[in-house]
Amino acid sequence: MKRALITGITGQDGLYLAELLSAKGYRVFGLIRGQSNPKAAVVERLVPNVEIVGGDLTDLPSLISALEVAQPEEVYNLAAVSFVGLSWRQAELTGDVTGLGVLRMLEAIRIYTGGDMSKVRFYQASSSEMFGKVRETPQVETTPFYPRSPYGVAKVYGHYMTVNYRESYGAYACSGILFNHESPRRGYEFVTRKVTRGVARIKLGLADSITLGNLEAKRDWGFAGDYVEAMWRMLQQDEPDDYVVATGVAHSIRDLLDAAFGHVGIDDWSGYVKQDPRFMRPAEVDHLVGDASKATKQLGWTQTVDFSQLVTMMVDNDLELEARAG
Ligand code: NAP
Ligand code: G4F
Repeated sequence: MKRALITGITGQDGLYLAELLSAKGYRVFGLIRGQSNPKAAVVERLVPNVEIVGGDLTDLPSLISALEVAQPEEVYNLAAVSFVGLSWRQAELTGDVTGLGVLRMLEAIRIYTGGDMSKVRFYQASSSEMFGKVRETPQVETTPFYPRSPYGVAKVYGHYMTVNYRESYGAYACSGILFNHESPRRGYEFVTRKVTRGVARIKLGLADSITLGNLEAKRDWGFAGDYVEAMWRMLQQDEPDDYVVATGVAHSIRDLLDAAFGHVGIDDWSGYVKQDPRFMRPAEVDHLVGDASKATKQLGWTQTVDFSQLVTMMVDNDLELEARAG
């Protein structure tokens, strides 16, 4: 029975990955921070056989202890301050968790393995936000980075630390450069979920508008359930490497609004959407679209859910949740 440790298990991707690994017969350990984190109960309810271990990416000794408890062959480092908007307001924390946290996890593995880092395979959750003000379109593994937020800068640091530990210590360390991926488990602060929940509430008569920022930005949106499959496949290769994971299709926030409102029979949403500078970013990433040819060719990875199916799934889920909440 293989053993895996997942940081960020309470997040969107952590839950999908825990389900995937459990279904594959893994013994799954999930790192949870805080002394009484209410999300531990959610993890235990959704993936009952996950074993919870305490720890925090800002605390190296706790990461070493977690490794000693879990004794994993695979570590998936998904924990981060992941909301780009927040990263300007809490830039130091973002650097500490999203950036330095990667170094701490790698150091914990180096100490735990007594220097033979090839014994534990490591996945780093890198991000298309690293491409920021894009240097070429579509973006591939070799596209130069130009991050536009404290979050993006921290992810570039984590990415290069992962590469550096591979090159310096022979670590089996992979960096997955994942484009935006969403699901009914997406946090409410992200634009897809904010829109699908807002549309559900408007349809049910519980709200009369959604307030957003920039409607022109474009993102390459895929389904989180598909993307955790790519993470796992990366760690099953003979050699560690870095991969872009994306759908290859970009949509604007306006397209998202068309799809979500359209699904509930509202064709003209202009009267339901307000804009507020509070939701604009100091520096925007205008247009991300990835080319996942390498992941397709080497990992045999493909998406199973397209943009329209994703939005439908999320709106339907929110209609059900909001109707129940009343
Ligand atoms: P998410 O839902 O925001 O989950 C973030 C996780 O990090 C939560 O479990 C959170 O725990 C944990 N965390 C935060 N600070 C921590 C700390 N100091 N110590 C330990 N854990 C901490 O994020 P996600 O969407 O699942 O994304 C997973 C990873 O992929 C993140 O690293 C994100 O930056 C990256 N990524 C995401 C996307 C995407 O589109 N979803 C794309 C590219 C890369 P609490 O629940 O206790 O707060
Ligand atoms: O949904 P978002 O907040 O996601 P963003 O910034 O692209 O980041 C997500 O994807 C990254 C991968 O590229 C991850 F690394 C990161 O952890 C996170 O999961 O915003 C998407 C776009 C932006 O251009 C933003 O300006 O939507 C625009 N937007 C417009 N109005 C809004 C809003 N975003 C949010 N969150 N809220 C709004 O009201």
